[in-house]
Amino acid sequence: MKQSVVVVGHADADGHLIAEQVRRNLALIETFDVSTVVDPARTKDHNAWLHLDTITEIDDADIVFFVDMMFAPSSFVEEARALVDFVEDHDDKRFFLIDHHPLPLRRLAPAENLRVLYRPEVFDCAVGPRSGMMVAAALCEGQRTNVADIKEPVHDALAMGVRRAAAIGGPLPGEKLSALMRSDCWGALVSLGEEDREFHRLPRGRRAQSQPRSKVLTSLDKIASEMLAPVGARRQDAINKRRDAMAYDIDIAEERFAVEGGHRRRVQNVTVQPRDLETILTILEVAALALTRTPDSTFTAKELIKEAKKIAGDDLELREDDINIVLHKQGFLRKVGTQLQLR
Ligand SMILES: [Mn+2]
Repeated sequence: MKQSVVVVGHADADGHLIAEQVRRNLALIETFDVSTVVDPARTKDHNAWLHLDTITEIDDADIVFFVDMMFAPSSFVEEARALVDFVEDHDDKRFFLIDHHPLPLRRLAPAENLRVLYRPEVFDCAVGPRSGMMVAAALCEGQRTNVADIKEPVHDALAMGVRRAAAIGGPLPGEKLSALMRSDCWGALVSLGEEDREFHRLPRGRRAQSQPRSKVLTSLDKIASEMLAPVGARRQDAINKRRDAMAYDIDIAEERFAVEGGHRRRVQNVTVQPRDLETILTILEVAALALTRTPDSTFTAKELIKEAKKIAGDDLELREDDINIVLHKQGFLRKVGTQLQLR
């Protein structure tokens, strides 16, 4: 049976990217039916925790991931209480929260069906394989030095493009920008980042309504509207435009990075990396998170496999060998004696 999974992300630049990376990684799992909610109105001012009932997409979900949602330094007590109350009211669902902003871990701990993960490095703020999307997310969030070893000029341009696209007051934040990312419109977003600054003055990250719309922004708006239109209403000229925007696409989402001997590097020829390995990596990371009640929780390889099957279904083929691959390749697990721990 399919499980309905919803990824709820903050509607700023890095939030859009993180939500999309997590969405596509979870979508590798066959038994998951994954959608995203990235909505500037409902996550405004990091206020969503106090109004979680407005995210009605959660009603039909079995599993919910909150990403990049942040707790405000001045109101985290109230916000943590609201989240704990909410998840306890929905005890038929499982909740996961991943953030690069500090989390009120102790206050969230009482919730039985909530697991939280604090990953201060934006590049790591996801489950499953990280692509160039996460490099751009780190750049959007000002973590330039953290990704200096793997960053290319195209990531800078993409980060700038996503920042411009996500700016409140413009036509794209939320559903439209999410749709563009889902369809791999990276080339067009890079072009947006390379456009003349005069079209993209964003005081405090906002776009003035009076500002003239640039060529690329106008075209992205058309393409996104078309993608979101009901099938019958789609127009051929917009479909052609969309094809143009995709023509120069860069494989941002296909980039992979590996850690070897303490050094991170771009993996060449990722096509040789089989998809099922990435599926296994993703589900094991989710399972490890599920077994992590507190940051120092440990578990055995058997427990990890059992949990992974519980989440993704018994048909999932997993062996203890797979866990060794994870230990050597991905680095989200570490050994503590004979036990395992989430990094
Ligand atoms: Mn953010």
